[in-house]
Amino acid sequence: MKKALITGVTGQDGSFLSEFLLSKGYDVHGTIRRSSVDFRERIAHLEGNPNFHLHYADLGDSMSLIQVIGSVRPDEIYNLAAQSHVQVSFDAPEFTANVDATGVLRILEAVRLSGLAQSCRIYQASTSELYGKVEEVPQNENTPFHPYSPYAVAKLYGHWIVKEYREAYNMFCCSGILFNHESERRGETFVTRKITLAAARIAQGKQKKLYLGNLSSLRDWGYAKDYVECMWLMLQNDKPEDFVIATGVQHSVRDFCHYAFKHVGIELEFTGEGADEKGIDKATGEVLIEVSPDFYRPTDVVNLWGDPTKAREKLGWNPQKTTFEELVKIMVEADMAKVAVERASEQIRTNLAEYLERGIVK
Ligand code: NAP
Ligand code: F7E
Repeated sequence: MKKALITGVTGQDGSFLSEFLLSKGYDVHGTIRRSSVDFRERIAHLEGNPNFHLHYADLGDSMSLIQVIGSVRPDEIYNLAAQSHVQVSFDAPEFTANVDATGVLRILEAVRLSGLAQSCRIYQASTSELYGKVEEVPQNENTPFHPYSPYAVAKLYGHWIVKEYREAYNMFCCSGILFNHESERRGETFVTRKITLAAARIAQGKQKKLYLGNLSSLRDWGYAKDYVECMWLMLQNDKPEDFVIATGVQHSVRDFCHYAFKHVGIELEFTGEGADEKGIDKATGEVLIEVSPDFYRPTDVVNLWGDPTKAREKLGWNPQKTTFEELVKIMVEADMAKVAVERASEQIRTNLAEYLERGIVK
């Protein structure tokens, strides 16, 4: 039975990749961090599976990595752990560099120190943010990098150190240059999830307005569940190579709002420009979306569009398995259900409080 180690197993991609590898018959090991609030929602359904194991390790702590890699002795490592929020990287640049840059080096060295350099294959989670202030559109494996945030600069180090170890020590390590990929498990502060959750809350009367930053920003958004398959395919390839993983289709944040609100029955109309732009409910004239400069970034990446030709041709991966419209639908429907459950449990609490007050239940 092949053994895989996933760092960042509690994240969006880590949870989908765990499910994927378990379905392929792997023994899956994931690293978790001690946190003050023990809440591992995305992998709760996997705990108890005899082929799913969790270990404490932190990308900032070499000893913990040497310990876990040396004891598990994995055939494959998927390094998904990161401080992954671009805007947060402006507030916590040193932490971001320690995890997203030096953390990658720590994994590579832990593999070498454990004597696994020639047996263990390593996947590194690189990112389209490396293209940053883009120098060509669409972007492929040969497009020059121009990182444009502390996150991207840290990830660039991770990308290059993986290439260096591949060439210097002949290790099977490679990077997936993944464009934005989303899902019903996406963190709630990334723009897509923020929009789908707000659309669900507004539709169910739980929120009045949504505040966003740059509505004109363009992204190539795919479905995370499809992208984890490509991570695995990269490690099954004959040789270690870097691949762009994207859908090849681009949309703006404004477009995403249109589609998400349409799914909950609200037709939006946008008026105004820049910070004065507003998203209005066509039927009622109510302003549902406003721009807040709080969500502007000191430098923003505004034109990401990936060319997945190499992954399609060499790995046989299908970039259009889930279309943009289907992705939005999956996310909105999951959030509509989530908000409905929240409302129902609120109602139960209100009823119970009322019954207690009136002495109906004791
Ligand atoms: P995510 O949901 O934010 O998950 C990040 C994971 O990293 C979490 O499990 C987190 O653990 C863990 N982590 C953070 N700091 C750590 C540390 N110091 N030591 C160990 N683990 C740590 O991210 P994601 O969307 O799944 O993305 C996975 C990877 O792909 C990341 O490296 C991200 O930068 C990269 N990426 C993502 C996208 C995308 O669109 N999603 C695109 C390109 C690249 P806790 O639960 O303990 O916080
Ligand atoms: O922003 C704009 C924002 O935070 C997308 C990470 O997974 O993908 C992700 O990074 C765009 C930006 O993702 C809001 O300015 C407007 O232009 O959803 P995001 P990201 O920065 O692209 C890459 C590939 C990664 O590697 C990262 O790990 O949307 N935007 N208004 C907003 N963004 C946020 N978060 N919130 C807003 O209110």
